[in-house]
Parts: sequence; structure tokens; C-alpha cells
Amino acid sequence: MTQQTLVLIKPDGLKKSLTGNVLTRLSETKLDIVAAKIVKVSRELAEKHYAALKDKPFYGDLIKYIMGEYHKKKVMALVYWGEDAINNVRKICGSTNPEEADPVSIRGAYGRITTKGVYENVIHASTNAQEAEREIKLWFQPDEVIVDLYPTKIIKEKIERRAWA
Ligand code: DAT
Ligand code: MG
Repeated sequence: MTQQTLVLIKPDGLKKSLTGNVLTRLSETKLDIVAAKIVKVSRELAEKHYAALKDKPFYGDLIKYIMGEYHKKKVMALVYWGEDAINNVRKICGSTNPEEADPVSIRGAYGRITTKGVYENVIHASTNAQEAEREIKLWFQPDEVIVDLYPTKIIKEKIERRAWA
């Protein structure tokens, strides 16, 4: 089945210059990258992304981590698209806990747990189609994705925005 999945290279991955290594590993999947950008993660975006984990004891540190407070304040966000995209990407990422992840997976090779207990596991990937839809819609606008993944509508709005001077 053709699917789409959200991938984030987290701030530890960017700080450690792992972007190339991670993208090379993901290219093994033969999936298509259909959206990509560098994002400075706001608290609002971080909290929406990890909303399901807000009652966990590690939630506060997780928000700080994804916002880049322990590394660089940036994340690389991508959408991968193709056959069985969700599981194919998750397989290469490895388990959530980087100490338990297969050593040849991305998390096993590059992740660590800090002495404070923060899982610095380098990469995020959606776990199922419902999560992928929620996450892709949270991180990307329709026009930032080069294929039509979900239904869209045209809205007219008067907004103030920053433009090149
Ligand atoms: P995944 O990222 O593998 O989908 P998840 O959605 O359960 O895992 O959790 C999101 C992130 O939260 C995960 O990448 C790292 C962090 N996390 C999960 N369990 C944790 C734990 N027990 N201690 C510290 N951080 C944890
Ligand atoms: Mg998850």
C-alpha cells in the first residue's frame, strides 16, 4: 500500500552533523521525499506534536529536547512517500530506547540516553497512518508537499505576514 510518513531529524542529529548519514540510511527504503524543510520548533508546535504524551514524567524534557534547548534550535522535517512507507522507515529507525535499539538502526547507531534520562534518539517517524496524517498536517501546509496526500480546500484570508523587504 502506498503511504506517507512524517520524519523529523531531531536537534541532536543536526548538532552532530548526522543529517547526511540519516538521509543515506533512509534512502535504502527507495521511498520518495515529497516535502522537506528546516524548522525552528515553537513550544506550541512541540506540544501539539507530543500531545499524546503530556502525562508522561519525561514530557517536560521531551518538549525542551524537540525545541532544541539541549542542542541546536532546529529540526529537519520530511515527508516520505511510497510502498509501506510507515513500517519501512520505522524499521530503519529502530526502537524508541536507543540503548535497546538494534545497533545498526539509526537510533542504535547514533542515539544515546543522557544522564538526566532524556532519550536523544535522533529521529522521529510516524507509527501508523492516522498518526502520519495528523503529524504531516501539523508540520506542513498543502503547498509545501509536492503530491496531493489529503483533500484540501481553498480559503480566503486577510493576514499580515513578514515579507522580504
Ligand atoms: P517513538 O518516537 O519511537 O514513536 P514514542 O512516541 O512512544 O516513541 O515517544 C516519543 C518520544 O518520547 C521518543 O522518541 C523518546 C521519548 N520517550 C519515550 N519513552 C521515553 C522514556 N521512557 N523515557 C524518556 N523518553 C522517552
Ligand atoms: Mg511515536
